[in-house]
Amino acid sequence: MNQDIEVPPPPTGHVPWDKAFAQIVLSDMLRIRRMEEKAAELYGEQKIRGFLHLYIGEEAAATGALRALQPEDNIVATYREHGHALLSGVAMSRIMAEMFGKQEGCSRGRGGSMHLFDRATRFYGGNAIVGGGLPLAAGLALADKMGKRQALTACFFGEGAMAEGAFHEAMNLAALWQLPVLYCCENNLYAMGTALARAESQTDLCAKAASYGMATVQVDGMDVVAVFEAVQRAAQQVREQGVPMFVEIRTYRFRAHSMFDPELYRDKQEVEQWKTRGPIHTYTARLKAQGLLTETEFLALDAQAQAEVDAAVAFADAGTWEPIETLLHDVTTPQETA
Ligand SMILES: Cc1ncc(C[n+]2csc(CCOP(=O)(O)OP(=O)(O)O)c2C)c(N)n1
Ligand SMILES: [Mg+2]
Repeated sequence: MNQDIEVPPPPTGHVPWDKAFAQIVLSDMLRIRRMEEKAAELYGEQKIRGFLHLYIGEEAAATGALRALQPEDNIVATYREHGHALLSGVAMSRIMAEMFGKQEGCSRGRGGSMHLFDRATRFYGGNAIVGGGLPLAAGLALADKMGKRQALTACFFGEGAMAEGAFHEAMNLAALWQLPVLYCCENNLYAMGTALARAESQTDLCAKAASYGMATVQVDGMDVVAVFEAVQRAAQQVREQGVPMFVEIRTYRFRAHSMFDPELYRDKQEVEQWKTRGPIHTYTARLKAQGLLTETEFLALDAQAQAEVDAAVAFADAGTWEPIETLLHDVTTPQETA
């Protein structure tokens, strides 16, 4: 157990949205949660294989952030990216098919869970290398700046990435070249089994980003309203001033790091305490208290999410494997004939 971690009280407070938007946000979080619960089940059945990193517990981070961005913005994420892909507009059926390794998947079945990708929705991965997405995001933002395209690039990564060389290089260039990037650190306190203080000399993540001359903000990542508002303000600053910004989204994962993690580094009690801050049930309670949601409406949204999951699984199941003959396409350069 990491004794230094104090668990804040559950998020409460006014939800400043109309009923329709408030419920869309809830539905987003439910869609991610139900999709991933099913993915965990399918992993047990070996329908999904390889690596699988679940985002369960962290849904308010991607939901609040992505709802505050625009469709023309680029998104870069990590291997814990199913939710980011879904809310960027990649169809759940194509995400599920990708996890199954079927060629109907968004990366044609070649990437799997960690490498979701969809250029059409500007979802640029799905990066398995810790810190790998940060320079890519700087590159996308540089391209937009040079091409005078009005958009920003939002880059999601874990706090573990902040001990990587790629973090420093990307932050330096983004600040030096004044690139329109929103660096969103999802600080879930652990990088695999390593607590933040065991791996990083400076645990104040905003201070680290600020050392590059970048404006920063920290937000409670279990509170979808707070994340939305913080990211909306930060995104506005990036757009208006054409500068990068850093947002630390403090969150927590309820499940293991991946499907192969016995979780020996944290106490069950700590996880249970964080679950009282769960982004879905706390937000649901707030909506009900404000008269923005009834139990019947909640059940309908949940059933809708479940139906979407069922359809996605049926699509993935009915999908096809890439034939052996084409497996090397796009891997090696076709041999030129003399
Ligand atoms: C460069 C690199 N080093 C090590 C790994 C192995 N690895 C995979 S996930 C992970 C932890 C990353 O933690 P964090 O960035 O906090 O993200 P989280 O998993 O908590 O979302 C590590 C070390 C890797 N994928 N890439
Ligand atoms: Mg982490």
